[in-house]
Amino acid sequence: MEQLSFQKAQQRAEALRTELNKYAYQYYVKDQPSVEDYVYDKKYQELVNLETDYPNLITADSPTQRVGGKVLEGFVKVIHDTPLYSLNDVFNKDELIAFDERVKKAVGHSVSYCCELKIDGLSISLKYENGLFVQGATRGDGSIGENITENLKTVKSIPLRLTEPLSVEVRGECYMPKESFVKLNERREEEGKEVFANPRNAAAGSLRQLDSKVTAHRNLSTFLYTLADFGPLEATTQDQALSELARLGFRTNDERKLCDTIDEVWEYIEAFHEKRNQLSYEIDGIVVKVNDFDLQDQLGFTVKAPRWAAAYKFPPEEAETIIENIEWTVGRTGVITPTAIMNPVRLAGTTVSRASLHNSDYIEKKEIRLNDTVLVYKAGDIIPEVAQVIMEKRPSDSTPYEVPTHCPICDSELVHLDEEVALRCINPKCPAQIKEGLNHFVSRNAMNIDGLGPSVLAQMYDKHLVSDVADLYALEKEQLLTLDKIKDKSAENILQAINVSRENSVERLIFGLGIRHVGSKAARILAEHFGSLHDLSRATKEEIIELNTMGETIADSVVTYFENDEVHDLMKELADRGVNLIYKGLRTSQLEEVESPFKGKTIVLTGKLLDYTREDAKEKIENLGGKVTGSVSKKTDIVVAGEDAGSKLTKAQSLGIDVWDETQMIQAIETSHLDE
Ligand code: 1X8
Repeated sequence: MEQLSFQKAQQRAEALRTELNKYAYQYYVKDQPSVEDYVYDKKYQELVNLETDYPNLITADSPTQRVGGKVLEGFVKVIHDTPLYSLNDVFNKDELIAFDERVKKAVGHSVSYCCELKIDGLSISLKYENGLFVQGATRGDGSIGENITENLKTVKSIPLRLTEPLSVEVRGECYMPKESFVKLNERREEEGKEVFANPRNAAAGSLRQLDSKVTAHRNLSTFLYTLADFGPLEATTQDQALSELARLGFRTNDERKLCDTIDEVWEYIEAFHEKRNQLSYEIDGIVVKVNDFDLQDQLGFTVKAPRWAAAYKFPPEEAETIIENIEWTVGRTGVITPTAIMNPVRLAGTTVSRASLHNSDYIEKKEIRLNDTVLVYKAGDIIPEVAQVIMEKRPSDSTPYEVPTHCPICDSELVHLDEEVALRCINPKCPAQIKEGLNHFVSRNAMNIDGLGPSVLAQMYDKHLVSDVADLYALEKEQLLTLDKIKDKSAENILQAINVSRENSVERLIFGLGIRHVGSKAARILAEHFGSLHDLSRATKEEIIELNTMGETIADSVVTYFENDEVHDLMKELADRGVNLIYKGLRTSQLEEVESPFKGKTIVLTGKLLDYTREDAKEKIENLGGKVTGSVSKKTDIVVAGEDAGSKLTKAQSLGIDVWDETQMIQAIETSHLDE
């Protein structure tokens, strides 16, 4: 009996692994999600449960092995059997032409080049034995790197098992996408931590973690582009090598181009110089390789680098300007952040006049002073940053910048908490913090109350109409009419929006309360699991950690939050004023059983809806297993066109996508049901 159930468990685990790995491949390697998150999450949890019951079932390629594990004491050195080479740099068209001339002279004829993007990340080397990932290492000095296997296992685009049982060593670049970098820094700034100067440093910091659980949360990705030894593969050119790598399951970059002349290479370089800001990852140049392996062998290596390749380096995009002022603002958690106000300057396509200076340590480290001339650049091609002060241009009467000692808003003394680089205002009644908290509460992913912008909320607070979020639910029309620019109609709209928000499912409230470390996704998981704010408030740290994806930081933060008596007063006030504290969305287990025409479909809403608000329709469709997105593409299944629908409708028609009117949508919503 026992044996039979083990066998069944084994088969099920195997099936789940295969499926989950397929989903992950489509998502992380192909960039084409094939299932909704909840489908993945549910199967993943089932596999975790099976592996908990039968630890023997855990295999090296199980997706559960990607969450990070034991904490290392240090990194062990790895000697690269085949060294990782570096590339000769070229900085302009003349040098590129000279490279081409050298190649042509050495082989006696013109050659084809494989041009690839030069990813601004960290070089890595991955070893596979019989198709299984066994070791990952940094480049180091090319001959000796460091063993970072545990960290690289958490990088989801790196296959744990190849499509063939080969023993190979592959090389490529590990990087952090721009968007992940921006979010990571925003979070770090809010948490009073040091920020990373660019995605490359963020990726390096993430791979240098001794605790791979930290790396697992950093959303790193990879592009692989070569093998240490092509022995077992059929490739005779770089272009084929890239196809072979993709076939084995690796993520490769699709932007490569074969060029027959150096002029074509130059066109490619210029095109990507223009387009680099639009890519989701940073590139710092173009790698140009002789495509044919026989010709590569003929050309060989110098002591330093291959003669058959060159790296064209983009000139850094920097601009010079002057720091006119430094502004300090107080965030929701009391962190105060300095912003440099600069003489406006053009930089990489936009005009830049502000740059975050992050914290006081940053100002000190970079020795930034008022009226200094500085170089600015865009981190992740997006966020303006001060690179450095040009000391030669410092005015002779310059004095060191004095960091404030008191809150610019409430004047209470600022503190430096342990291990933080940030200065904090720790006065919980600081108006700036409360106003930021109110802004967060009404924001789109939180209670989603329209019409309450920062200036309206600030006035409400300053006029003592609201002192905390619960007070919003006691506002009266006469009070609103005392505010600047609020007339009869807008007052009514605001009250209506506040009223509607009372009915929100509780995950919006949980997120809106601004519990540290609890983002909107964590809020949804907590709401779904505990079912109500009251049950969440009684949860223990252990109960929260037991939830897949909740770490100790979140658990500690939630428990600490609800230990506060004032929080319980606030909960009572919210309840007394009719705010819903219950989870109303479907449980993921129920979602599986939904029967609806929206299930697994991608839907775009456009035009004016009469019976539903956009938000309402979106929520209903999502609860019925559909995904609502903003723009029409080939991946769209249904376009719901309300009144006066415009270009999205036209596009849907041209792509032959199903177009519904509002009535059809309502009918579909109303006739969908849950199998009980
Ligand atoms: C470094 C890089 C190479 C490539 C892309 N990004 C890099 N950072 C590529 O070949 N596609 S090659 C390389 C090296 O050989 N040092």
